[in-house]
Amino acid sequence: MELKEAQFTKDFINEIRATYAVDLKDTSPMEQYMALGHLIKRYNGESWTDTSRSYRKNDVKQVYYFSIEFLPGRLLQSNMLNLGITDVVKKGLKNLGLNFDKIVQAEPDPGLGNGGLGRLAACYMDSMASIGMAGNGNGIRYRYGLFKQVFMNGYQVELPDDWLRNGNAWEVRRENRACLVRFGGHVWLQEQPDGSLKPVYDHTDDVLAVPYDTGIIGYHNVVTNTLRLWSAELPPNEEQTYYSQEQRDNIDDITKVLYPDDSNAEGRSLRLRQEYFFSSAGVQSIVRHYAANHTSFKHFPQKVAIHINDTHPTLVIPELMRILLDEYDCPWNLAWQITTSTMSYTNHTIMQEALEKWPIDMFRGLLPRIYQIVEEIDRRYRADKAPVFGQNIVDRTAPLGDGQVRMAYLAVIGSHSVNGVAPLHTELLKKDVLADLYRIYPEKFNNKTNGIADRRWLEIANQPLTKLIDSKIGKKWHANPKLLQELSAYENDDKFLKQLAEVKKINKQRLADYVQAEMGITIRTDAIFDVQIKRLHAYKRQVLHMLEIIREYLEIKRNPDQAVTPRVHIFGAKAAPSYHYAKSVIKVINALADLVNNDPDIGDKLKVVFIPNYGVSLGELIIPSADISEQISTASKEASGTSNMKLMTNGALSLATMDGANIDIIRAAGKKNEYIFGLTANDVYGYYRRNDYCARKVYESNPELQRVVNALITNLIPGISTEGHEIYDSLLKYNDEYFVLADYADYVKQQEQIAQDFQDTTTWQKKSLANIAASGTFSADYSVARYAEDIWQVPYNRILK
Ligand code: 9GP
Repeated sequence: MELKEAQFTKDFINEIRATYAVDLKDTSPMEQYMALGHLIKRYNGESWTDTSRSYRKNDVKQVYYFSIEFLPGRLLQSNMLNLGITDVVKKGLKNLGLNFDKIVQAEPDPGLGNGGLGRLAACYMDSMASIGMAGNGNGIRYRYGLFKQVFMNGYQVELPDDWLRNGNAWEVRRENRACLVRFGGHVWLQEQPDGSLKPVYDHTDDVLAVPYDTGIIGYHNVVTNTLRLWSAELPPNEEQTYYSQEQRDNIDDITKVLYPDDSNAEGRSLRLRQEYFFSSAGVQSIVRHYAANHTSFKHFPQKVAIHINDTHPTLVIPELMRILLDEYDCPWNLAWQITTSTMSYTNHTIMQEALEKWPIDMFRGLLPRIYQIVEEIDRRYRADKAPVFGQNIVDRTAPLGDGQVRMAYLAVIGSHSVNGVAPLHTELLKKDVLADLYRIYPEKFNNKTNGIADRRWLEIANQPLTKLIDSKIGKKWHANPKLLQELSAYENDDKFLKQLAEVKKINKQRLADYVQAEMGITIRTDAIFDVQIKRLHAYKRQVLHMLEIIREYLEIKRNPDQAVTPRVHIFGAKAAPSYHYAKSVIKVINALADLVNNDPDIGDKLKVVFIPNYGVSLGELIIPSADISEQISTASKEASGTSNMKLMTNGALSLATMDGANIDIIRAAGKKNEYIFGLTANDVYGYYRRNDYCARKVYESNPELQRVVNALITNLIPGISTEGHEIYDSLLKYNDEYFVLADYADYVKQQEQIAQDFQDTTTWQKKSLANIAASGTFSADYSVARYAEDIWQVPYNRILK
C-alpha cells in the first residue's frame, strides 16, 4: 500500500491520543505497539473488506483450513512486510524518537499451538493469502496459550501464558456471527407427517460460539483472508435460565487452554468438547454463508473445500452430515457424496498415540446425535466394503471398533484426499499406519511435502542475510523463493563467502547478547553453534545430542591440552506437562549445562544453553545464528519436520538421519553439504520385523559409549539421581525404543567430522551457501499451490512455476 511518512506520523499520534488519551512521550512500548497494531489494522480494513466482497461477488471457491493449533508468531512485522510499509513506519517511528525493537518485543507471541503442526497451519495461512487464494483458517481462540516455560532448579515449570492480557490488536469480535453448539442431553428421532425422521433434543447443554476474526494479509497483493477463531460463551439467556457456577465454568473451560491435561478422563472429555466445538461452529458458519448465496447444496463441493489438519477436526465430517440431513432434509446418499467431496485430510504423524481414539461411552454421552451419524457411517462402510475386501480388514478399519471411535479412520473414509507431509511419511502411511485403508482407497492417497514461510524466516528474522542476497540477485526471490537458486553462481566468489561468514557472525552475536543478558552465560561467536529446537519427545532424540555433550566433556577432561573446535550446544524445547520422561530429559540437560558451563577445565571450549520458553519469536533469534541443524529423529518417526527447512534457509548445515523431509533437503542441497548418519527407515522396520534389536549388546561392544551412558548414573552430573537413572533405564532396561545407542557411533563420527570441517571457513561457507540456494523449493507458497491444484481445486493467481 502507498503510505507517506508524514501521513503515518500524523495518524500514529492521533491513534495514541484517541486510544490512550495521553501524549506520545508518556506511552509505554506496549501502548505504542497496540496503537500501531490498531492503525495498521485500520489501514488494511479496505483491502480486507474488498477481498471478502470480491470472493462473494465472484462466487469463488473457498478453502477452510480447520486446525486445533495456529502458531502465527508476532504479526506486527509480518503485516508491515506484507503491506510493504516497513521502511516508512520504521523511519516515522525513529523520527518520533521511538525504539522500534522495543515496540516489536511488546507484542505477545500468540501461543495457540505447540509445535510444527500449528506453525505449518500459520505458514499456510500466510502463503494462501500471498498467492492470492481464497483460504480461511478455522480454530480456537484459547484464552491462555500453551504455557510459559521457566526452569527452576533445572526443572520445567509451566506458568500460564496470559497472551490476551492487554487485548489483541489484530482481531475483530463478530458477535453477530455467533452460533450455538449443542452438547449432551438426549436425542431421539421423531417421525414427521411426511414420514421422514427428525431429531428431537432434550436437556442439552448449549454453548455460544463467538468468532474472532484476524485478517491474514497477502504479500504485496492487496489480498486479505480471514483466520476465524472461536470463543465459548454463555448462550443468550432470554428465558432467564439459571446457570450454576459449575455450568459457567464448564463453558468457560472449552476455550480456556490449549491441550488440557489428557492424562485423565476429565481432560480427555474436555479435549473432545473442544474438538466438536470448533468443528461444529466452523461448519455451521460455512453452511450459513453458502446457504445465503445459493439455493441448492448440490454444488457445495464446487464452492467449498474443508481441510482436516490432523485428526482433531475430524468431526467436521459427521457435523456437515448432520446439518445436511437434519436441517436441509438432504437424503443420506446425496449428503454423503457432498461431504466426502468437500473434505480432505492431512495426517501429520505415524505415532500411534497421536491417532486419536475416543471411548464410545464418552463420545455418545457428549455428542449423542453425532454418534448416531457416526454409527450409520460405520454401518454403511461395513455393508459396502466387507463383501469386496473381507470382514477382517473392514473390522480393522471401520470408524467404530474396540469400543472406540477411531478418528483417523473416520477422516480417511469421509474425505476424498488423504495426504502425508513428506515422501517417506506418505510411503509409511501406505505401507504401515493406514495400509488397510490404502488397499481400499488407493486413489485417495497423495503426498504434499511441508513448506515454511521463508519471508518471515529471512526477511524478518535475518535482515543481514536478506540484504546480502538482495545485493547479489535482486529482490524477485521474495515472491518466488526458488530464485534463491541463482545464488549458486557465487559458490566460488571468495568475497561473497566472506560476507556470508560476517552475516553469520552478526546473528551469532545477537543471540550471544540475549544468552548473556537472560541466562548469564557467555558464549563465543567463533564456536560452532549446534542447534536443536523442537518439541521435546523421545523420538526426536534430544538424548542422543545429550550423550554427545557428555562425550565432548569427558574428552576435554581427559585431554585438557588438546586443541578442540569450540562448540555451543543450543536447545529450545517444551515438554508436554504430563510427559514425565521428556521433563526428565530437560532436567538432565540443564544439570549437564551447569556442570559444563562452570567447570574451569572446560572454559569456553564447550558450552550448553537450554533457552527457556522456545516459541516462534525465539526461533527468529536462534535460527539465523545456527551453524548446525540437529535433525536426529529415529528414521521413520518424524513425519516431515519444518525447523530443518528454516535452519537450512538460514545457512545451517543439517546433521541428519534419513527421516521425514531431511531426505528431501539432502537431495536438494546435495549429500556433500550435509552430515548424514544412522539407521534408515528400512533398517528400523527390519529390526521390528526380526525383533532382534539388543541395546545392551551395542552398549557392551563400545567402551566409549559405556563411559558416556554410565555418566547418567554415577555422580558425575550433580542433582540427577532420579532422572539420570530413568534415562539410563530407558536405554538399557527397556531396550532403547528409539535406537539411540544403535545410532550413537555413527552420530559421533559425523560430529567429529563437523569439528574438523568447521576449521576451513571457506569450504564451510560454500556448503552453507548450497543450503540457502537450494532452500527456496521448501517455501510454503509452493506447498499450498500444490494443495490448491491437486486437492482443493481452487484457483490462485500468483504464477510460481
Ligand atoms: O511431528 C510432525 C512434524 O514432523 C511435522 O513437520 C508437523 C507438520 O506437518 O506435524 C507434526 N505433527 C504433530 O505435531 C502432531 O501430529
